[in-house]
Amino acid sequence: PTAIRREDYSPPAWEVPQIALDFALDPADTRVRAALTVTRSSPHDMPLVLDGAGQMPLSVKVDGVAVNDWRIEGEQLVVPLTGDHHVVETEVSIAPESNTQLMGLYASGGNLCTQCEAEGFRRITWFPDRPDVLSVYRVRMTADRRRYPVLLANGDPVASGENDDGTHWAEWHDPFPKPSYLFALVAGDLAVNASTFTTMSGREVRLGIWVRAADLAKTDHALHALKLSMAWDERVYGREYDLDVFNIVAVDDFNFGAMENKGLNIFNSRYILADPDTATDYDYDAVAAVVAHEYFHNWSGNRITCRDWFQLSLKEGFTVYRDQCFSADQGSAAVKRIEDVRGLRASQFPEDSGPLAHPVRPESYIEISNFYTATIYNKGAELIRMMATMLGPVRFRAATDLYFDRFDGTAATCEDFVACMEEAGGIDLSQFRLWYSQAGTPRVSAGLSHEPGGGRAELRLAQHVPATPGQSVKQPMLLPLKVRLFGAETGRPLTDERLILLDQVAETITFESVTERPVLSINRGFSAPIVVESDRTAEDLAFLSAHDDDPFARYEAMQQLMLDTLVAGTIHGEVKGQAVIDAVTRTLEAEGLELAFLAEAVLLPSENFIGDQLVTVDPDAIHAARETLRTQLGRALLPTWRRLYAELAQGRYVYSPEAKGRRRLRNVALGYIAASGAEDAAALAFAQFEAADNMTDRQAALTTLVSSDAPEREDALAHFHARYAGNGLVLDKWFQTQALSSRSDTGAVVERLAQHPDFTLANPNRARALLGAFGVNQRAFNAADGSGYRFLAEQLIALDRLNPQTAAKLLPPLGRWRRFDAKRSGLMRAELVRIVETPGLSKDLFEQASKSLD
Ligand code: B3K
Ligand code: ZN
Repeated sequence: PTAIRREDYSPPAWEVPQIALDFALDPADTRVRAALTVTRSSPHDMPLVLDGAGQMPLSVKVDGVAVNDWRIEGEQLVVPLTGDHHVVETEVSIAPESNTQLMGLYASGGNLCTQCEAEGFRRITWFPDRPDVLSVYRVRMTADRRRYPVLLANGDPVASGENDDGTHWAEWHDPFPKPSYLFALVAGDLAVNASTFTTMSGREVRLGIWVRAADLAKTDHALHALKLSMAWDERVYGREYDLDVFNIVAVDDFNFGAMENKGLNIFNSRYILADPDTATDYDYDAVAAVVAHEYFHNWSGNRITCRDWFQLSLKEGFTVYRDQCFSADQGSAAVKRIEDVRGLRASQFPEDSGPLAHPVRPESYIEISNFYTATIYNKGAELIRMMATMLGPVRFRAATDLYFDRFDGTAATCEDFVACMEEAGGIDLSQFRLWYSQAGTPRVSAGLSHEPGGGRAELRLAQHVPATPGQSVKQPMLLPLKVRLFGAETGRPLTDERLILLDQVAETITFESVTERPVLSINRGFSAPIVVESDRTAEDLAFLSAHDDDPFARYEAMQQLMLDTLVAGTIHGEVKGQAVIDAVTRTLEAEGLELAFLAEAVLLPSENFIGDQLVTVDPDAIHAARETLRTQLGRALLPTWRRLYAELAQGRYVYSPEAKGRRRLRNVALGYIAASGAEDAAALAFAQFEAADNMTDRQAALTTLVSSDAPEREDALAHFHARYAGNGLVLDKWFQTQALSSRSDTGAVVERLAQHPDFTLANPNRARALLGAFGVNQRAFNAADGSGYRFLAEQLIALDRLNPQTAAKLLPPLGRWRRFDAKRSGLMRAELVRIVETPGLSKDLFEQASKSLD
C-alpha cells in the first residue's frame, strides 16, 4: 500500500456543484443512479476521475448519451470530457446486507443506513470522494413500504408518495453545498421522539430522534441535550441552526461514536439511549457530550469543512474543545477538566510516545481511518484551548467570529484557523504553529529556589520534546504555563496567577518579595498538554493537595504524590503509603469540596499510567504495588469509608450533578472497603447490586465483585446476564466488566468469553467491549507466557476480514513492546509479524501493525 502525502495536495480538477441521487433500496441489490453536474475548475485537459470501491458501472452517460470511452484505473473511473460543463450519469448495484465493514450503505438491525466519513461515499456511487468538492444534493429513495416505512436523508424533505407495487418514495434536498463524507440516508422501521426548537432569530426547527419503537422511552435525555446544545452554540459562539429539520437516528452497528451528517446525524445507539435502569451516570454524560459534539459540527465541520484529511483536527480538535466547554457548563467545570486530562493521559500520551505518534496535522497516511486518533481529537482540542487561554475570552470569541465569517461555505485548513486567532487576537503564533507539526509530548522540568529571608524566588524552567518516528530533532515550543506560588508556612498565595509563555529551551523567571518559603503550583488547569517534572517533595505535594486554590492543581498534586509513591513501590517492592494516607484523610475532611471532586481526588492512578512512567513496565510489580496502596488506604481509613458509604446512600434515583457526585463517592468508598479486605465487603456489594434502582450503582457493585474471589461473584454475573438478556448495550457492560477484572484468571476468562454465544465480532461495540477492555487491562493482557498477545492477534486477524477499521483501532496495545522486558517484547513482536504477514490483510491493519513494528 502507498502513502498519501500532505505536500502533494492539489485542488480538484473538476467541481461538482450539483448531484442528484436516485436509490432503489434493497438489502441484496440496491440500484444507485447518480447524475453529477460537473464543471472544469481551471483550463486543463484532464479527464474526470471518480473514486469507487470495486463496483462495476452498469452504465455511464454524458449529457444523456451512453458512452463507452471510460476506463477503470485501479479503483477509479476515468471519463474523458471535451467541454467545460457536463452532466455525467452512472448506475451501480450494491448489496448493503453483505457490507460488514459498515462503511457506505449497510444494514443494521433490519434497517438501512450510511456511514461515509472519511471515504465511504465511494462505496455507494462513483464520485470525487474528497472533502474539498462541495455539492448541493438532491436525493430520491424508493423502498418497500412495509419494511422501510421511514425514509430520511440530508436537508429538508421535499416530496413523498406511494407506488402501486408496494413501494413508496421520498425526496430530500439539502441547499447547503457539502462534501460527500457528509451524505446520509436512512430507510427503516423507526419511531420518533419529536419536538421543536426556536432559534435565536425565531425560526422553528423540527427535531426528531429516531429509534426502534421499543427504545423510544430512552430518548428524552438525548433530546434534552440536543436542545441545550443548540441554545449553547447560539449563546457562546453566536451560531444558529440553519435547516428546518434536524434528525438523529440511532443504530446498533456503528464503527465509532456518531456522525455529523448535515441535518441527519447517525449515532451509535450507545450515545443516544439512556434510562436509569440501563445507563450509568457516565453513560448519561457521554450521551450529552456526543449529541453536543455532533450538533456543534454543523458549524465547525459542515458549514466550514476540511480542505483535505490532513486538516482533520481543524474540525475535530475545535469541536472537541467546544463539547468539553459545553459539558463543563452543565455541571462541575473542575471535575470535567480532571476527566478530560485523565482521558488525554490514558489515550493520547501513550500514542504520542509510541510507534504510532503523529503530529496533530499529519504529513502522510496509508489509510485515513487510522488517523481518527486521540492526537487529532484530544490533543487537537488542547491546542485550541491553549490559544483560547492566550487570547482570553473576548479576543477568542472575536477570532472564532472571524473564522466562521471568513470561511463559511468553504473547505479550510488548520493554518486558516490559526491565522484568524493571530489576526483577531493580535498575537504572534509563529512558534505556536509547531504544535501542529511536531509530534511528541513536551516535557518541562521546573526547579524553584528561594533565598531564605531574601525575598526573591527563581523558577528555572527547561523544555524538551522527545524524538518521535520520523522526527528526531525538535524545536522548542511555545508553552503557556499558568503558575502561582503559595507560602509553605501560612498556606496563603504569595503571588497572583501568572501566565508564563515559555518559548526557549531554558528560562529563569524571577518573583520578587517572596516573604516565606514558596511552594510551586504549575501548569494550573493543565494549561499546556505536557509532562511536568518538578523537584517538589512529598511534603510540598501534600501541602498543595490541601491548599491550592486551583482545583485541577489540587487534584494533580495528589495524583503526583500517589504516582511517586507507586513508582517507588514498584521499583523497591515496598509501598510507603503514609504520606498518601495523610493527604487523602485531609482531603476527605476538607470543607467545601464537591463530592465528585473528592471521588476523583482519592482515586489512585491506573496501572497503565504507572507503567507509562517507567522505562520497563513490570505489570505484576505495578499491580502488586497499586493493590498494596489500595489496601493500605482501605484499612487506614476504613471507618471513614464506612461512614461515607452509609451517609451517601440515597432514596430514589434522581439524575442531577449533586446526586451523581454522591453515587460516585459512595462507590469509591465501596471499592476501598473491598480493598481493605473487610469480611463483609462482598455482602455489602451484593446487597447494593440487588437493591440498586439504577445502573450506576449496579455496575459499580458488579465491578467490585468481579475482581473478588467471593462466591457472590458468579451469582451477580449470572443475574446481570439474565436480567439484561436481549439488551445489547448492557450485555456489552457484562463483557467489559469481566475483561477489566483484576483477578489473575482474567486472560482465561476473556478467551472463554470470546466463545460465548452472545459474543460476536460483527458488532463493533461488542468487539470493543471485550477486546478493547482486555487490551487496556495491563496485567492480564501482558501475561508472561504471551497468551494475551496471541489471543488478541488471532481475534484481530479474524475481525480484519469483517471490519478492518475496527480491527485497526484495537491494535495499539501490541505496539507497546518497547516498554517491556525482552521476553514479552519478543512475544509481542512475533504477533505483530504474524499480523503483517497475514495474506489479504487490510490497509488499515497493515498500516497500524507495520508501523508498530518499526
Ligand atoms: N466525524 C465523525 C468521525 C468519523 C470517523 C471515520 N473513521 C464523528 C465525529 O468526530 O464527530
Ligand atoms: Zn467530531
